[in-house]
Amino acid sequence: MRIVFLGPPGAGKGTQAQRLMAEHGMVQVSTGDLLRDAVKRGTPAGLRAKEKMDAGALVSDDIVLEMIRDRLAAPDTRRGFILDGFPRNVPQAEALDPELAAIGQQLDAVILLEVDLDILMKRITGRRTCSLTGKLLNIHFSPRAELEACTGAGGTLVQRADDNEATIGKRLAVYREQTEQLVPFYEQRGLLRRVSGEGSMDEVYARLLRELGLAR
Ligand code: B4P
Repeated sequence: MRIVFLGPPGAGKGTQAQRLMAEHGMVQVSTGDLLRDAVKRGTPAGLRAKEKMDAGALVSDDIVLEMIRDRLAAPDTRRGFILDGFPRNVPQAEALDPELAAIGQQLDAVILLEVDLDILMKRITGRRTCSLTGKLLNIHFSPRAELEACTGAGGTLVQRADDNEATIGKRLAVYREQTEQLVPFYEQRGLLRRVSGEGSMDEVYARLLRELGLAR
């Protein structure tokens, strides 16, 4: 199955993609994670991306497309993948088609995770990543046991540089101005499926499984 996860920052794209990967063997391709990794390693692309990411802006299409091209060339994506956070504007969506054609693949569905603005703010400001496992957590919503499993094992709960209130406003504006244009783009192609991203992580996951025909 080849899927795109679309939705505003904090909608839960990464959270749900990680779980689909763990429980259904789907490969998560997150441009946000690929970019953060490039920043961490100090690659030329990472150095160019950092400023944009910290400001809540989109990183330039050429950098993101090169990362996607390299990632989709890896053998583990042959059985399918979830594109998490890509494409994020119409030029990226248009560039995706020839990339997929080159590897003989096409999209099966585009999942739009819909979440109210007030909820998004709380999710983003509370988001943390465990320094040991990379697991996505939230100081407001994750069970205490999951947070303590990380800190108890000597890990720290790391907050992303762009998860502060000033930057979040900018990221939401970028979503409305650029990424939301992908809703009619994929609707016209008959690929768009709307899934409510509100409620608990388990509730959202159950809705997704039903929508993808994976519910047992
Ligand atoms: P991303 O890494 O894609 O991050 P995101 O959109 O902010 O978050 P996501 O929707 O995945 O939310 P999550 O599951 O973490 O992008 C970061 C930056 O990278 C961008 O701003 C941009 O600069 C750059 N970038 C990335 N892709 C690009 C592209 N294609 N082109 C150009 N630039 C690009 O969930 C958020 C929090 O909520 C977590 O703490 C989670 O635990 C919690 N949560 C999730 N679901 C919940 C639920 N149901 N209930 C309660 N809490 C929940």
